[in-house]
This record gives sequence, C-alpha cells and structure tokens, in this order.
Amino acid sequence: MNDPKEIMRRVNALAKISEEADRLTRTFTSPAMRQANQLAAGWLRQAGMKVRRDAIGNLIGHYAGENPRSKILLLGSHLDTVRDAGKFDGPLGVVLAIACVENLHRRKIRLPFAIEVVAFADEEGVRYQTAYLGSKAFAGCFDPKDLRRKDAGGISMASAIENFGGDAAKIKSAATDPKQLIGYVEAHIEQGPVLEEKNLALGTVTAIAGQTRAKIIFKGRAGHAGTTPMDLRKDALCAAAELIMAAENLARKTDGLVATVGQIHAGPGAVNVIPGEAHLSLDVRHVKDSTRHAALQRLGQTALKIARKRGLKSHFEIVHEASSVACSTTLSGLLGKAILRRQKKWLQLPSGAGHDAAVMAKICPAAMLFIRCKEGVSHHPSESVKAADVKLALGVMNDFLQMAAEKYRQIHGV
Ligand code: HGY
Ligand code: MN
Ligand code: MN
Repeated sequence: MNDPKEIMRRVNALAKISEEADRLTRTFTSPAMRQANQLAAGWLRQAGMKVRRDAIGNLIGHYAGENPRSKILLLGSHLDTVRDAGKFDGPLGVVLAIACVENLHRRKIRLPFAIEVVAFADEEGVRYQTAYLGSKAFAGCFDPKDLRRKDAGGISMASAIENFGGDAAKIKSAATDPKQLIGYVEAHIEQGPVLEEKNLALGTVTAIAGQTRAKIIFKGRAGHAGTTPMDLRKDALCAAAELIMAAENLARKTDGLVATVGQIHAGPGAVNVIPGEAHLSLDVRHVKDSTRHAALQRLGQTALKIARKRGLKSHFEIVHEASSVACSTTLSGLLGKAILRRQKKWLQLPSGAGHDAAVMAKICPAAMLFIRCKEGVSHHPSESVKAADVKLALGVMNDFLQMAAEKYRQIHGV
C-alpha cells in the first residue's frame, strides 16, 4: 500500500472516532478508543499480522520474520489524543507503520526479523494526568500505584482497564521481553515549525525533551465579592495568577525552557464569590534534566512565597516525570540514509514534545522520523500534513526496513 491517499483516508477515518460530538477527543480505555482499536485491528489483519491486545489495552500486530524465533523490530505510535485534538498526532505514525507491513505482505516479503506494530493506549495522559501509560506497560516500567488514580468522574484506572476488557493484575507480566527487541522506530509529526522553516518534509530526532507535570492548589477563603475589602481577602485565584506569570517569566528568561499552565479550576465558581480555592496544572520541559529540575524547584518555592504573602495554603505535587532521552544514532543513521535517498538534506532536531519513544528508549534503541506539519501547529484541530510528505515518509520507512534487514543480515549472518 504505497498510496498516501489511503493513508490520509485512514487518518480521517480515525479522526471521526471521538468521545465528544463536536471535536476530536479520544482518551485511555474510552468507548472511542475501543472503536479506534477495532478499526486499526482490521488494517493490521489486512496487512497479514496476528493481532492481540495487551493487559492495559495496547493494540499490537505481529508480522513474523523468516523464522519463528526472529527478534522483533517495533514500529508504532499512539491512538489516544488530547482534547480538541488534531488528527495526525499519534494516528499518522500507527497508520504509516501498518502501511509498511502491508507493503511487505503484499509482496510476500519476510525479513530476518519480525515486525510488531504497536498502537499505544495512552501517550497523552489526558484521563489520568500521567502520560505514557501504554508504552510504560509495554516496556515493563508501569507503576502499579497509578492503578489507584481516579479520573474526573471518580473512576479508578484499575476499573477503567477492567471495563475496557484489560487485566490490571496482568500488566506487569504482559510487558515485552527487551532481549527480543532490535529497536523501536516511530514516525510522528514534528509538532513544531523547524522542518517547515527549513523547507524540508522529513527529519530525525536527536533527543526527546524531559518533562514534568505538577498539580498545584492554593487554598484561601471564599467571601462576598461586594463586601470584602481588598486587603482582607484570601483570593486563591489571584495567587494562582501570580504563579502563572512567574512560570511564564522564568521560561522566557531561561533558554530552551518551556512552561505551560493548561488547566485551571477556581472554586466555588460563582461570579460574586471570591475564589477560596484554585487548582492548576503545570507542564515544564527542557532537553537538560538539571535545568528542568531547577525550574521546578524555583517554581515550588515561588508558590510557597506567594501563599505566605497572601495568607493562603499551597500544595505543589509532581504527578508525572519523564527524563530527557537521546535517540539511537544507529537507527537514526539508517533513517537518515533513507531520507538522503529522497530528500537533499537530512536534518536532525530535538523534540520538545514527549513521545512513546522516550519510554521505549529505556529498553531498546529508539528513533523517530519527524514529518513536517503546517506552521508547526499541533494539539489543535488545524493540525495538517501534506499528502506528498506522507508519501515521502512512507518511501523512507520502506527503504529503512530494507536497509535495516540488510544490516541485520550482515551482522548476524542470516
Ligand atoms: O505533550 C506532549 O508532548 C505529547 O504530545 N504528549
Ligand atoms: Mn500529543
Ligand atoms: Mn504524539
């Protein structure tokens, strides 16, 4: 299947599967995720793969190698999305991986290694506020304590997994065997403006920035908006506003640091009541872990200072951490060679966005093929990719598989 139009058709078909009527949102173990898995499972089978779903809900297709005990090269990405998402972040990588195997299957080609296409169940961490649940389970670094996390509706992760048909008790044992793996390659939109600025369709990733997510609460005192003098207030939302600006200022003046408050909730939430409580999220990233940790330290102290100055209480909790990860130079080198066959320049660039590859790199060599996206926009419905770039990416991935097979034969004499 070399037709980018079919790839775009499949991405569009997945984009229609959402848990919200008027926008694309598909979260961990939701009915929409089940429907997306069913659709993708059909494509995996059509590509000659044996299909399974693991204990946490990852969808996996296995395309056997020349012999049953062949090692495995993993391809894939994630099928979950953020809220009001674009259609390419995640699904494009899954559909491209399936297309590569479909090409082998149609030409009855077997490689000296097996290929597994993995559609991860939760990269974004929207439902339980902690990312990479699917790849962590697959890689054997899932934290069972997370099973107790509750979503906005009070449903625990464990029961969400059971209701989805998974098996929370078996997550640990379902992890893949790292000794069986050759590596992991993920095709993904860049989610940034660099490839477009350089007028290039494709690039490879040098490193994936580390990220920390924190939950912050300010507790003051609700009160009458009309009768409480300004100097007697304990306004939790004003405290949150101070911290938000402090985070932005710190990121603006620290090279390479990004800080985002994506969620905020003020209570009790009436127009004429001073907010007594404010809950906010904080997402901080940097390619250097020490810089990110220093920024978190600084913002934790700032939150305390703001609370003390205003006579409030504050709570600052890290809810997700992922260290910065270097991609495999060997796998990236092969991808780069394949890129140079079809594109005059091979650009290597860091990823500010997190990816399942950051988790997979803990157990095997991992590399990423970046695909240009319009104006670098992502995590937004206007995310868009050119069909010509998808065609180029497919060609590069097909060539990469041939090169990887040749290299594997040379090294292992198979
Ligand atoms: O948030 C991220 O960086 C990724 O898109 N999950
Ligand atoms: Mn994303
Ligand atoms: Mn993604």
